Amino acid sequence: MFELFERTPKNPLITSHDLPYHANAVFNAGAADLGKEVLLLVRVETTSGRSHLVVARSLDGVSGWRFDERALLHPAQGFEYEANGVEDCRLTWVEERGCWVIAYTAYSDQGPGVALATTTDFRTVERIGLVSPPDDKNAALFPCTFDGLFAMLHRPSAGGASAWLSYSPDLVYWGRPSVVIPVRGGPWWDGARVGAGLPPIETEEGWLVIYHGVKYVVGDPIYRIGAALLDRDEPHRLIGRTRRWLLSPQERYERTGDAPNVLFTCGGFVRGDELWIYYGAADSCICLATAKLVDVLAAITRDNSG
Ligand code: BMA
Repeated sequence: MFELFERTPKNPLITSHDLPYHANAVFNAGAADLGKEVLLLVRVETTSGRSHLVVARSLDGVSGWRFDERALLHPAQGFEYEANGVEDCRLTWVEERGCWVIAYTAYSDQGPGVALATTTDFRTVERIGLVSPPDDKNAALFPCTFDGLFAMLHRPSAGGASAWLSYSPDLVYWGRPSVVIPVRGGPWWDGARVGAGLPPIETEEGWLVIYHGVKYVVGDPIYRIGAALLDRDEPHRLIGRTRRWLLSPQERYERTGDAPNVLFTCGGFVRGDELWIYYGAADSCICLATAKLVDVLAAITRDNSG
């Protein structure tokens, strides 16, 4: 099947066997291109069923992953609302704060909510804390402010599981929520659920959002990856989105695993003229796919013209 994104032949890049300790699965990693190396903040699900986030580094972003010995964010650190684990982070470099902001899912006894933390070195973190109550997840922060306000995509589960955008003057208090990428309903590949993937990428044409869309087939979800474009100055305005998905579960390691038929991306960046996306496959391993950035933008434009 032709799809815009191409898998690296080294997939799956990381499995639980690559960890220096025993765990059930690795998946859904945030990514940072640090120039000399690529850093992933990997979700590790232990055999308790709960997840923590641990740093892995690679010189080429593909091979030779080295894991830190201790988790950066872990439920045992005792933070309120993280008792059931920390999941699915997105990493955004915020120039005006001089730090990385980690947006992640804090899984409390009340359900999953959105939490933020900051770091400069990926060795220590400062928690901002819970910024949106359950059920809310898939938070991805924009790298800059808009008329002095930070902007963040997130996905409250109520009312149809669409992607929303909220603004904040300080990363702590969030408001002015609005739906930006609605679920398309019916038989569409993104008919049942959508959620932002990596943090939005600024382009001449607007903010590129790589997102996951979910369709249920005989009761079971299929998670696929598509793209949308948001207005450059008012990112709560949707310019367009792809009618077709750009990457879907095809390979054995995507079709089978703890959650079959799931591609879930949280991390990626632009390198040269390529868009790299790291994605969790079947909630069991971590993979990489790339596409030409111009091709992704052209796919959105084509699908929204006329
Ligand atoms: C979503 C998230 C992801 C997971 C996906 C598929 O709701 O919880 O962490 O990869 O479901 O199981």
